[in-house]
Amino acid sequence: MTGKTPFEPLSVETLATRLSTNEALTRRIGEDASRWKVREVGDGNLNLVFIVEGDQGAAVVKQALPYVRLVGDSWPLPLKRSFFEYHALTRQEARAPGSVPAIYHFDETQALIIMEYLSPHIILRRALIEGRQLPNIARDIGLFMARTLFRGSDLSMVTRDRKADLALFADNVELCDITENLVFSDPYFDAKLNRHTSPQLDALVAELRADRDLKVEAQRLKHLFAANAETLLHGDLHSGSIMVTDTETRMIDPEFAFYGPMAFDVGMLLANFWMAFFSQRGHEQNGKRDAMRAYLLDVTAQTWSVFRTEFSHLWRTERNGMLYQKSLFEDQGDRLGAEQALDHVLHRIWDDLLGFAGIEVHRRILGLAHNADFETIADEDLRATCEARALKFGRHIAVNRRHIHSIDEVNNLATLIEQENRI
Ligand code: SR1
Ligand code: MG
Repeated sequence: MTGKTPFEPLSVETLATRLSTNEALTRRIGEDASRWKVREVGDGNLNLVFIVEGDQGAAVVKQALPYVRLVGDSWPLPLKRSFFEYHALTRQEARAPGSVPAIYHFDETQALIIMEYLSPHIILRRALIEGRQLPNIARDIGLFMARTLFRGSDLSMVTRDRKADLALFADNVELCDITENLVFSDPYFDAKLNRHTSPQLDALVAELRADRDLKVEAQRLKHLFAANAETLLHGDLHSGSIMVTDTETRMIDPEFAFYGPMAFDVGMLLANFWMAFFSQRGHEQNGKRDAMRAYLLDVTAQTWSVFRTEFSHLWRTERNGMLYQKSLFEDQGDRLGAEQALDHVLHRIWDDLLGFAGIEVHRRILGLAHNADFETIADEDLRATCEARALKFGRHIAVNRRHIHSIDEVNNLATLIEQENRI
């Protein structure tokens, strides 16, 4: 199969024949395609994902479809998202080495990426639902975010290069459009594809949709998302986009990558830890989850702490871009000025991430794309109780973000809401 063959989706039946002469693949897994075992394992919302095993090894073949898999061909989606995913992965590997799967091959026409098969990794969301405590995720994800967000910005890059890259990713319009609608707007009105646990959450949903301050905040964040091209974001950094073992962490699926505000990735990610926290009550059948809840709050605190520390380190050692240039500070002996500016930048990220986190919680419970943390709770009353607590938490941190000064305050709030006896 070459880049000149018109796009055609792969299938378990056709993959071996179609990729049998792909050298990047045969080199990794063996040349005898008749012996390859192919499984389709994609459980995401958008793409096909195959694991291909041969005599000498295994690889992942990911292919975009010309529509949203979750919804079907009534919602077309361009294949070019694969191009953005490939380019984002190469930049993430350069900026945070070892944090993403190795890429073996990219075919733009077939919207296909052949990459490292991560084994025995599992999706982080699944591990958290099972109650597994991974010791390194806060460190690994905190470092990944600090390195990619700092090094993809005008704090670090040559501005001409950054502007060229910004122009490249500016074409990822349709994926941004998904986020702009699904995250920032749809949860706050009766949008067609929305769903929520009903009737249990009906009254609370009506209350949230009537909350003027919340809607203004959601639109402020949408404005920031659309207009603040600060750095190259992963764009969809949730616990379903991270693969883990007890010792390893890899970020995957950056097809939503584009230039946006730093706080977006950090807020989305932390929101997913807080949702995992609120969902634990629904997974308690096989033992109490108190330790897991404490672990999850600790992970949020550690992730933010690692992020801050690494971002500050990069600020002091790699701030070679056009922003807050050293000629204005350190070169004049004004280290304090550089620290004051750092404090200002980190404070802004903190302030905005609380908003992004709050609305990410809302859209996963009220919008189209729900998450398994809550969805796998079979008892609907119990699920609704967990979701209601998360919704209230999300509203509080989004609307009151200016008055919340530390991650401990947020985690104390989460604990208080979790301990409430009623919705
Ligand atoms: C229609 S796509 C729905 C969601 O799936 C992706 O993972 C993104 O989070 C997107 O918002
Ligand atoms: Mg994804």
